[in-house]
Amino acid sequence: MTESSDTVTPRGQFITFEGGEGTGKSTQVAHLAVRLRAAGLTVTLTREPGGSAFAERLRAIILDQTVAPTSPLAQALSFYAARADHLDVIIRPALATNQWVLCDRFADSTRVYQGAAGGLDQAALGALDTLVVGDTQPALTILLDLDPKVGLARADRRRQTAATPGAFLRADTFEGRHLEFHQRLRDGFLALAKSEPHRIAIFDAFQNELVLADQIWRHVSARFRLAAS
Ligand code: Z5A
Repeated sequence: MTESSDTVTPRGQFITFEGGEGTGKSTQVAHLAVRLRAAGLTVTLTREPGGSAFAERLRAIILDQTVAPTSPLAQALSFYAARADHLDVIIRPALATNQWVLCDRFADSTRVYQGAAGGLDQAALGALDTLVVGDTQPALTILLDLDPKVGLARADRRRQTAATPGAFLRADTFEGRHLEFHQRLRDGFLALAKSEPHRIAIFDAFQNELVLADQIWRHVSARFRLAAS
């Protein structure tokens, strides 16, 4: 049976959200999922570190300041161990059944946190990425760009209103280095976007949440030829 071209369901895509702390990734992932579902598509919402049962266990360890690794190499290996399982158990099976996978952080976070800002050799990270991620690269990465002062203030406000388990990377390793480190993160993400403009789209995360959600939806629907609503 053949379908007419306007009834064909678009192939599932792998879309990641990246950016510094408090830039609104989780908020925008949720908005995009609502839009895609309203367009009749099946969506898998996931996150890193985490996503699969094993990776969520590792997340609890990685984000626990009492046991977490402190060297960028040990951190990167931990994130990639979690990622390998997440890809096997959640991401690849979802894509194989034509689902849209929206992931809150992915490998660009390792490139930037442990690489650009943490000092880990990019070639070593590239080798790990080839081994673990291989061809399952995101079709599109939404980079939410924001002054770290604003992002950190937003994240602090959210922490005051919700108990966030394990804040190791913020409270200890990262927040300790504070603004200068977060500025390096922002620069690292922007440099990455410049080097891969076909994959990474930059959005101004200072904008109103709903305005930003509209902008992202317009970009996604144009990019993947979905009927914009
Ligand atoms: N990490 C790493 O080092 N290497 C890796 O490979 C990976 C991760 C995968 C994971 O933390 C940590 O792991 C992270 C990077 C590191 N460490 N740090 N820092 P996480 O998953 O627990 O948290 P996060 O990824 O950093 O996200 P976040 O800080 O929770 O923020 P967000 O998801 O970007 O933002 P949000 O939760 O959607 O919004 C934050 C608040 O701002 C909230 O109250 C919202 O209501 C509000 N908000 C959202 N949008 C707006 C707008 N547009 N205007 C105003 N207010 C807004």
